[in-house]
Amino acid sequence: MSLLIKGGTVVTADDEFRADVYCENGKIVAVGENLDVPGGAEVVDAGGQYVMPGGIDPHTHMQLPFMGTVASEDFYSGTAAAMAGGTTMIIDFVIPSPQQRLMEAYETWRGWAQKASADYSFHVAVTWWDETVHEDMGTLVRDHGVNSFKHFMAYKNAIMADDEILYNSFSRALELGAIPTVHAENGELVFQLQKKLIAEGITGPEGHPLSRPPEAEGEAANRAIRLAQVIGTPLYVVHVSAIQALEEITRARGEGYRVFGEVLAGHLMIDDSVYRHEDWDVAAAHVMSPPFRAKEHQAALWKGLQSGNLQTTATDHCCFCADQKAMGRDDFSKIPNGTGGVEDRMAVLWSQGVGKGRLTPSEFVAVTSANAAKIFNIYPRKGSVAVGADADIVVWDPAATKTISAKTHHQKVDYNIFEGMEVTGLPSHTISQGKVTYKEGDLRAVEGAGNYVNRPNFAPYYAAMEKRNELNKPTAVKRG
Ligand code: DUC
Ligand code: ZN
Ligand code: ZN
Repeated sequence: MSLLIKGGTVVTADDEFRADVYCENGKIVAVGENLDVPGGAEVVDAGGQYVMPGGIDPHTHMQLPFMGTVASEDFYSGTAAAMAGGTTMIIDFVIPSPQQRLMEAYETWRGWAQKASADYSFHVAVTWWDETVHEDMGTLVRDHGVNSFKHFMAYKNAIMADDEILYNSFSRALELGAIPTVHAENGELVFQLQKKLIAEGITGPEGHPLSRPPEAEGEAANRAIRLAQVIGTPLYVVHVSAIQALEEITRARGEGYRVFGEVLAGHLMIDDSVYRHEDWDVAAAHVMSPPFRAKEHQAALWKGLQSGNLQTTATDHCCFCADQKAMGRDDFSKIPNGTGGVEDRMAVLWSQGVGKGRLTPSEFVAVTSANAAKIFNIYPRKGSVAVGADADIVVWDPAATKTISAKTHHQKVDYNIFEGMEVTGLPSHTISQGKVTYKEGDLRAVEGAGNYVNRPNFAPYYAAMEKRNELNKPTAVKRG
């Protein structure tokens, strides 16, 4: 199976140059001008277009069982929709119930993901703690290619990780050469504010952002960062939505700590007025956590991305349809949290980033694929267009336009948070494992074609960190 992408401009996170790209058996085998390749290859004409690494969405939740229901998008439909938008890999989350063995949950999610049509990998959440969690983290890193562990600092009485769990899990992650990640919101504060607002009669979706103020995110981000700093581990903060959290990340990075920040396409574009929409269904469709914020936060998040203090973009793709959102009709705290976007992230980022002069094409590649690949240790296999890399590629037509709508999207959800947004810059072809899976409106995703991607741990780097920690080890004072 061979494919020649001819006459385009290759864009990587470092470079932009004219070249053909030749792929064989799922890998890129040659990159260069006017390549002379064996006959029989399928040819994609990329004239006037960019040839970039396929997008990596490092934060999705396909078919997640959550808040009494199950996310409507499954691993097949979700990865297919992703490819319709130029994204060729997702990193989803295994989320064990408290007391459930991590390995059992991991096997369950691996089973569900068998039908994925694009490549995928898993972060594993630590939602409770005992010796078996300690042991399973080791098994996951050593034998199953997991190098990142997620911690929800919110969702009290469900999956919330308290400081004791954070301490234990961050310490174990350091030992294993894995990176901890956090959903940063102060879960106790959110819980108390939800009760207070409901008691005051604020039961509609407008209560959702009021119960999750930006300060709750800033506090949790700071707490997680400082815990990580003392323990000596790097940290990745998912879906940074508030100035307060961005400032904590920026400060820690300025102090020399290895803290990474992710921003969602939705948080860059949508403000909190959606929760006051007169139509309950529209307001509820936007309920996700952290919530969309007041306008000044979007401006700050763009600057965070431009300055490099935020490195990755994601979607937190977690779809619930109107009948599911209706579970919270009388109580906003019961509206299943989640919104979609895996299909739209690349077009929104290109249109609003490159199109508005905020990002160069290379910076676009950095924030949509290369940086995630580097942080989660699969670079340059993913996130690059280079000999030896996986042939996960998007051919990007910078002149193509469309208006985003739930009526035409491929996502299995009845609402689109970017509804009505006009975008310029779209994939003409998406190539997964060297095969064209999307061509100018024709989605050719194949159920089960996606491969699980092992992500090796960070042994050499972490060894260096441990050495540094060793040097800083406290010593007892000898007396008398
Ligand atoms: N936030 C959401 O909106 N949905 C899934 C989990 C999360 O943290
Ligand atoms: Zn989250
Ligand atoms: Zn999430």
